[in-house]
Parts: sequence; C-alpha cells; structure tokens
Amino acid sequence: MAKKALITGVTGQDGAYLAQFLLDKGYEVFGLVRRMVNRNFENLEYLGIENKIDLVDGDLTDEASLINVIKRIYPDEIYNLAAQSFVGTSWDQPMVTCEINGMGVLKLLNAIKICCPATKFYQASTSEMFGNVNINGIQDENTPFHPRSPYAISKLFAYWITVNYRESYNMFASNGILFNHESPIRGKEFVSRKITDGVARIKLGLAKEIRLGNLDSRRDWGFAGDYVEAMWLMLQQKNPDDFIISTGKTHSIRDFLNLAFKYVGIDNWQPYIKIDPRYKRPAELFTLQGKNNKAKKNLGWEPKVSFEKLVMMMIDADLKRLDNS
Ligand code: NAP
Ligand code: F7E
Repeated sequence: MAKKALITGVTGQDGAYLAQFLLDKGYEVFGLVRRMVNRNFENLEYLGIENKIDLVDGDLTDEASLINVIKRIYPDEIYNLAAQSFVGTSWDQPMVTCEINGMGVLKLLNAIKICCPATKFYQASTSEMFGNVNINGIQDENTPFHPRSPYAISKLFAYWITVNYRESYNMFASNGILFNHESPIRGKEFVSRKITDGVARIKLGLAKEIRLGNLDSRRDWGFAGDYVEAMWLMLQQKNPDDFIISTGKTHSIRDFLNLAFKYVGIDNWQPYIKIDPRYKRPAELFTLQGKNNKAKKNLGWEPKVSFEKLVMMMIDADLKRLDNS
C-alpha cells in the first residue's frame, strides 16, 4: 500500500516541490489548505501536479481542524511547512507570525500526540534562528541561537517544542534547519525572485529599475528542489534528529545582482538599482553560511544545483513567463 504524507503549506514554494518529490516516490499526498476568498494554486499548477494531490481544509492556528484532518488520513509522515515565512512582515505582524509559526506547531504536535503518535514529523526550521552568531565563520548544528526577528523567535519556539515532544513523548520528530533556498516559484517578495523578476522585466523593456534595501547582506542560497529531498531523507532515518541543510557557500546581494544582470547582457547594473529604506530591516542578519557535513555524512545528501545555475534557472523562468503573458 502507498505511504500517506500530509504536507502543510502545500501551496508554497517548498510544499509544491515536496509534493512533486513524494508523488514521484509513489506516495499518496495530502495537502492542507486554509480558507481563502481567492485560493492560489499557481505553484502546484506550475509543476503540473494540482490534480494529483488530495487537498484537505484546515488551518495551523485551529487545533480542531488539525485533529479532524489527521483522523481522516492517519498519515505515515507529516511535513510541517506552513508558516508566515516572510521575515520583513514579521515586524509588522508579530502576533500572527508567532500564532502560526510558534503556537501552530505546538497545536500540530499535540494533534499528532493525541491521534497518531507513531506518525513521523518534520518541522521546517531555519537558519534565521542563528542571527549574527559566528558570522565570520560557518554555522553548524552546535552554533548557539540568537534570533533577531519575530519570525526567527517564533521559529525558535517551534524548533524547541519539536525537540521537546521528541524527548518527552518519544515521538519521531525532526528539525531541518534550512538555509535560504530559492526557485522559479519563490515568492516575489523575497530578494532572489524580486531580482530575477525585475531583471527579466528590465531586459524586456517592461521596467526601468528595481528598488532594494541592504545590498551587503550575504546568504547561503540553494535550490528548493534539492532541499525537499533532504526533508524526506530525515524521515527515513532510524532515529529522529536535527540537520542543517545548506550549500556551504555564501554570496552577497551584490553578487546576485552581478550574475543576474550579466546573464541578460547588462554589465553595469548600478543605474537600474535604487536603494529604498522601506526594504531595510530593523535588525539585519549580515551573513549566513551553513556547514552541511552532518547531512552529507548521515543522510547522504548533497546540493546539486550551484548558485550560478540557480540564478540562471530563475531568470530563464521569469523571461519565459513574461514573454508568454
Ligand atoms: P512559502 O512559500 O511562504 O509558503 C508558506 C505556506 O504556508 C503557504 O502554503 C501558506 O498558505 C501556508 N500557510 C501560512 N499560514 C498558514 C496557516 N495559518 N495554516 C495553514 N497554512 C498556512 O514558504 P516556503 O519558502 O515554501 O517555506 C516553507 C517553510 O520552510 C516555511 O515554514 C518557512 O518558514 C521555512 N523555511 C523556508 C526557507 C526558505 O529559504 N524558503 C528557509 C528556512 C525555512 P497560503 O497559500 O494560504 O498563504
Ligand atoms: O532577504 C536583503 C534582506 O527576504 C534576504 C525566508 O525564506 O530565508 C528567507 O529569509 C536578504 C536580507 O530572505 C531586499 O535584508 C535587500 O538580508 O530574501 P529575503 P531572508 O530574510 O533571508 C530564511 C532562511 C527563512 O527562513 C525565511 O522564511 O536580502 N534585502 N533588499 C532584501 N530582501 C527583500 N526581501 N527585499 C528587498 O528589497
């Protein structure tokens, strides 16, 4: 019989790639979707899997809905990817962010404990939890946390409550501490996609500039399609554990701009970039770079898509999308 997986956040970037990955592995895939006036299945449609997933209604902030869904499905694996995932918004909406990203995870873990304690659980943790600790080095699983945004703080609660349910109730619950990962279906509010969409528009004569904030921060950017494999691998281990998933390399926003503009034949990007204070953050994370040795050794996982290939892939997709629209 096919294994059953429930994905929360299935309409997001990672949810769509993970659903595709699990369908290819022969899983029966269920996706939790919350009530919206206009539901958006664009990412699932982009990957051509919108009709292959069983969509179920529920919201991470409503424990009764989670219990109902879990009782209906009895999944073998639950991947909790749902979140208010935009760091910038977390200063404007700190309570919603903590309700969903923090308390939502506790509600889900509790629902699993009550209904199906043997179900394996994956929590989408984040490199944002490290803050600016060890920014001249490289962050690993032993680096102390110092979150610097309401988003990061909500995710730190979720990280520890996952560890606590594992230790208290012997549940199979693992944290993936993922560094930034992008793709052609990354939300346009994130800097990578904002740049590739903007560069494609400039190339096609549809825009004249891109407005950005801090160009000096550095991120360890990988490809989302590679990272969902690591989520699955974590739940196939004998024991639950926490893993950093990253490329091990770091690049600045300026590096991203250099590559993106060069790819479309523009060597001097300065005239197209306007610095707008609205996009600067009250507390910035200067450099993120993750050491992925544990994942390589224990999971046999490695990133396949390089930073350069990722940027080119995203620009190609945006050029194609704009050409067809
Ligand atoms: P994303 O594209 O923003 O997707 C977030 C998903 O969460 C969407 O499907 C959204 O549904 C859903 N959601 C939000 N609030 C919900 C609620 N109350 N109940 C149910 N669903 C809800 O995020 P992503 O980039 O795929 O990231 C996936 C997860 O990994 C997130 O938890 C994020 O914080 C974490 N993470 C991401 C990265 C990264 O670089 N991408 C790195 C580390 C960790 P709607 O369509 O209804 O809005
Ligand atoms: O910002 C700088 C910004 O919003 C990256 C989420 O998936 O990864 C993501 O969080 C950097 C920051 O991602 C603009 O100040 C400059 O230093 O693309 P971002 P993020 O904040 O790193 C982590 C791992 C997650 O867990 C999150 O869910 O780029 N930056 N100018 C800008 N950023 C944005 N968004 N827009 C700008 O105009």
